[in-house]
Amino acid sequence: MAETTEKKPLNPKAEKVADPVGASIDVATQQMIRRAQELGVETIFDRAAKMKPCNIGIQGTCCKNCAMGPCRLPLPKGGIEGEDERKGLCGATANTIAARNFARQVAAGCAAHSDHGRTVAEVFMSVAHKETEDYKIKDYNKLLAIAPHFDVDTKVEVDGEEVDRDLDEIAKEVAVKALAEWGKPEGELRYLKRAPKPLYERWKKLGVLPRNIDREVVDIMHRTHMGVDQDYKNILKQCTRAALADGWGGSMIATDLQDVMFGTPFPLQSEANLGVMKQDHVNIIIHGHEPVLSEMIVAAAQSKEMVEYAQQKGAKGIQLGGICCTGNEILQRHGVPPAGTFLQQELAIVTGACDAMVVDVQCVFQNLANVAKCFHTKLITTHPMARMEQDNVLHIEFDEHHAMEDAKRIVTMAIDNFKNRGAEVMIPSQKAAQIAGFGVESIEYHLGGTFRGSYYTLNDNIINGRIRGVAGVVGCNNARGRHNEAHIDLVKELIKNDVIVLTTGCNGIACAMEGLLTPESAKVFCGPGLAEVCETVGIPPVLHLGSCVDNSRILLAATEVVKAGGLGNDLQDLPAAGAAPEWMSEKAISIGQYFVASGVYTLFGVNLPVTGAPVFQKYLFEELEKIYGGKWDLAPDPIVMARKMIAHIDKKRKELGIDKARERVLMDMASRQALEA
Ligand code: BF8
Repeated sequence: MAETTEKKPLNPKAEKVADPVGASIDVATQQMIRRAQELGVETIFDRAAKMKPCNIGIQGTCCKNCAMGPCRLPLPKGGIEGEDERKGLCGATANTIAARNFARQVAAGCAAHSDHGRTVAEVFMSVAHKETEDYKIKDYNKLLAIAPHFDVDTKVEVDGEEVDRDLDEIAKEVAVKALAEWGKPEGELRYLKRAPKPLYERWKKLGVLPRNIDREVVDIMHRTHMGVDQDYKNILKQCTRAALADGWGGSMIATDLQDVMFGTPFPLQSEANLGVMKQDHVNIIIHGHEPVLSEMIVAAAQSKEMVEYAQQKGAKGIQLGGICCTGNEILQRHGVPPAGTFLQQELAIVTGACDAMVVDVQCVFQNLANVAKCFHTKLITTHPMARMEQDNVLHIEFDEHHAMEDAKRIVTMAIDNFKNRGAEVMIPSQKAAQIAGFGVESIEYHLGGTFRGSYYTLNDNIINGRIRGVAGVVGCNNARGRHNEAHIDLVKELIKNDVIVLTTGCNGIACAMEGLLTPESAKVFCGPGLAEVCETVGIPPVLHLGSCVDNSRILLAATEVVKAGGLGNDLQDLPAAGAAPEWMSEKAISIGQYFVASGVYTLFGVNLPVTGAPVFQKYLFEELEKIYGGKWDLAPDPIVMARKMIAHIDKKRKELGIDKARERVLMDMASRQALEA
């Protein structure tokens, strides 16, 4: 048995620990929180019970951008009457401070998504130059589909005739032009023109077209340095540029090049929750965000050589499980089941059956190392940018030039560790079936018309009112609320009201855990119109589009809806809304801002760090709509959030003149049902 750290049970009477049922709606999670407490292993749920958030930071009005502060400007009790006289030492107002903090969150979010995109683009460059054996181009159609957006010709003229251009040449040119998006000295990001024309023209007129991805992040860091931009509106304008560089830039390029190299997702069957781990298998949990290494781990774990080695060591096979978005990536393309959402990462180790956890970047708790210390789990960091100081953590740095070798080393290590499991193995039985792997292309396949515009069936059903509208529900878990509760309450309320949901990130995993990603759930949870569409087409009412960089798929799917006709000519015309009910990451702020700037009404749950600056908040919540067509909103209660989204959807239906169609179709459906009865 491995050497583990002895612990005493946490004592709820003596110290503040989480109430498992109050901490999560998910039974497997509750069991594992309890199990951790019995074993004396502290988790995020206990820490959240012990430590309250800072009351000033939560309002967005703590400035620590210079050494004269931190200057803290909370809203006085009872609000502000008359002039707002709060100032930092330099005179910065609450609005300036909140806007600067907000901007730095956008910068961090854009940087995280886009740097992920850069890694993908660099690997793609190696692939294009055939410098690696381990990665290949899997989807040439996707390469040909994106090439024109980079102004790369797919045809050449030979002897006066137009012929197909050499695919390797196309790949090389796409790689060069894609990588240039991070630092080109002039021009604007190429993918912006993929947006509906009126939207692109609006951005141009407003002067918010991103120049290159890195520059927009650097611009925010400069602008929010002490004593630079002191106008919250001007700061927010730069937030828009950087956020667009994320959604229509770094994230979109990440998604596209991943599809080119690893394959474009198509619907497939899988499962979700901690119950996907298997007692008699070697369990490897893959956690983080960048799929470049996890793709190799999947290939290694499925190789005959590794499976046989696992069997030699007494296991029946190798079970992979995902956490967070790297989990979503390998779910979408290989059907690898997610073992849980962001808040379940420690709990996967608490099962005692996690032989290795492999982490790359983003959303990884430092406390994983402390939890791993209490079990036999090998915790392996793989990214040069994300190491852990604890001495029980191994670092195996990923390099695309010997990726398979690295992956096999990791899988072998997990297999060798199988025999070291202790007596404390307890895997919850809960898991749910799911259909995942949707994308712009597969929505077209399932909801497109054979002869008409590509998204014809979807548009037709929105116009006739069977589908009331479309919601993008995305984002994290937040330990300040009950795990998954807001995600599930919101999504159920939306589909009950005939709103089809496109999901990504941890919301996708949460919905999968609740069985909402199955076609059968339509009958149980949907309103009559949406249920009818889902049953006819055979799709779930909640379509899982992948990881958080795949929010770019939502932007492009919405663009396809506009192109198919009948629902206006811009994203802001659509009966659609977006939400992140349990957000916590800076990436979510960047996503929120690019959705708003793309014309989407976007609601966040939990809180938003702008409430201490009412003027700036009003700008975000009201005035932005006049500029971009979209706006921010805050609704900690998921049912209130759903109502607001549905009210917005109905408003848009009315503006499009399709509100009456829905009443007619529902009436028809009711009379038909009465006849059938
Ligand atoms: O990038 S949803 S908790 S995993 S940040 Fe993190 Fe949030 Fe999950 Fe996906 Ni996105």
